[in-house]
Amino acid sequence: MIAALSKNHQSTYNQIIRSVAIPLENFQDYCFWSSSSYTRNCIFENEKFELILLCWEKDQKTPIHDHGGEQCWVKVIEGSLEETLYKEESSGLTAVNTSVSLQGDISYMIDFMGYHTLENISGHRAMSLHLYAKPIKKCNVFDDQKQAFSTKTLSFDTV
Ligand code: CSS
Ligand code: FE2
Repeated sequence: MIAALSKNHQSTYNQIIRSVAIPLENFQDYCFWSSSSYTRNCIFENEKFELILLCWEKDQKTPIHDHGGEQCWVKVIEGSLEETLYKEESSGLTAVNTSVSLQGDISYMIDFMGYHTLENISGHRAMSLHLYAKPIKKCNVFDDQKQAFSTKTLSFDTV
């Protein structure tokens, strides 16, 4: 999959992530969980894309965020994730849709679709594979207390 993504154009990434099956044991080297937050574990990164394994403890959740102008594909490797989509309106953020992705399901996100959260609702640990094109170095994250977005620099928990 890394070879296919490296030699092809971004316009083919949707097809590539949908057609490649990766055995579960291939993720073993990238699995790290933390009780404080979901973890971001870099599998591969170049100037065109990054492939990251997110490891989620039960009930862990992202803040509401955008994707720094980049494309984002999420494939559930283990467990189930609930996605809530938000739109920005003059009155503030409104949740407009909720959907559940099960093992093997793929979802897509880009800034014009709005903001989202992902939450591990499987009742146990979960893993998801994230493809960002290009890599996301920064995104906007919603602070519930301040009721405002701020820029967050994204980092890896393992490299
Ligand atoms: N964008 C979040 C995960 S949800 S797509 C992150 O990379 O940490
Ligand atoms: Fe996201």
